[in-house]
Amino acid sequence: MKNVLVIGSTGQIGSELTMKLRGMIPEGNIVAGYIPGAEPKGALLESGPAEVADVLNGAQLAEIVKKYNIDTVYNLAALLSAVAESKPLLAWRIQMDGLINILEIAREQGCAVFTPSSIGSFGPNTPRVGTPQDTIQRPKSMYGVTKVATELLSDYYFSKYGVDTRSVRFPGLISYTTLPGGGTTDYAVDIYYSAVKGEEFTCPLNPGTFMDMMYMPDALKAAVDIMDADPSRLIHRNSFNIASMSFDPEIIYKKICEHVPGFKMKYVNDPVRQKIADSWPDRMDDSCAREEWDWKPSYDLEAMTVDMLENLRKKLNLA
Ligand code: VAH
Repeated sequence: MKNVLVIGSTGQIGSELTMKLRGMIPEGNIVAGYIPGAEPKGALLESGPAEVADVLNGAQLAEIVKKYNIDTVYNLAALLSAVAESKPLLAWRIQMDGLINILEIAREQGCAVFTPSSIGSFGPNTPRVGTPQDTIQRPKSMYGVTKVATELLSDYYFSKYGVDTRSVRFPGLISYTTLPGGGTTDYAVDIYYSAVKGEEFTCPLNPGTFMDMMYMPDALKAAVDIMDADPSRLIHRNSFNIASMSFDPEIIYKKICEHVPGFKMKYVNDPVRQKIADSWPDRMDDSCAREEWDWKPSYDLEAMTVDMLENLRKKLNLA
């Protein structure tokens, strides 16, 4: 990778991925793509090029790819699961009309493309524990429908046109830099904010709701490593299971209490998020990613909790 376009560069993943790539490839052009109303700010704006990059405007994307001689596109434009349930047609347009715009440009201009999938691509009849790499995918959410379609369309462009498409199925991602927007797993971020602020946390999911979760540094490592992987080793492409930890609200709450004595939590269920979470697996089997491109996470729940609490206190001037 040398010249990279990050579409959705101001979102939860994009804001950190863009900075990571700029640190890794100082000689390259790492272009922060954004849409009006979600402009890059601070270091993200000052540390490299930024362009309006609307996935629904193919001509605009093609111009950027030509202008910067882009060799890799990270397509991070998406409505997350809970929001997508309230705006299903918009979610389809962004995720699918946007994707085909990007894949057509990649076909014409020879770019590689990363479009993340998710545990959201699985459904209630997917094996919940040790979810296989190749298994039943009948999601019941629009978000999940778009993620399965993303996997299929990305594989199609690889098989039919040789477009270098690659992808991972992200767990719920936890970070302190940029808040997630409207996901089912967002509670696992919000709980840390409540803990450092000394507030009681209101958990929207029931105890016993297990999902794959991952700390952002591991997610970013996966997003970079898969695009740098030796293509001759890849049996799969779209999309690899990657896992690092699985927990329910009780487990993360008790872990935080070890570091924040007296922290309180209550349950007020959100039926929309609960229904989505109940349809997702508990823990994926990520052996294919480990075998085909040496995937290995670094953070467990303890290490993530220590790092999250420390950095949130600094970010919120509570240190
Ligand atoms: C969501 N955080 O909750 C996203 C993600 C695995 C979940 O796709 O919608």
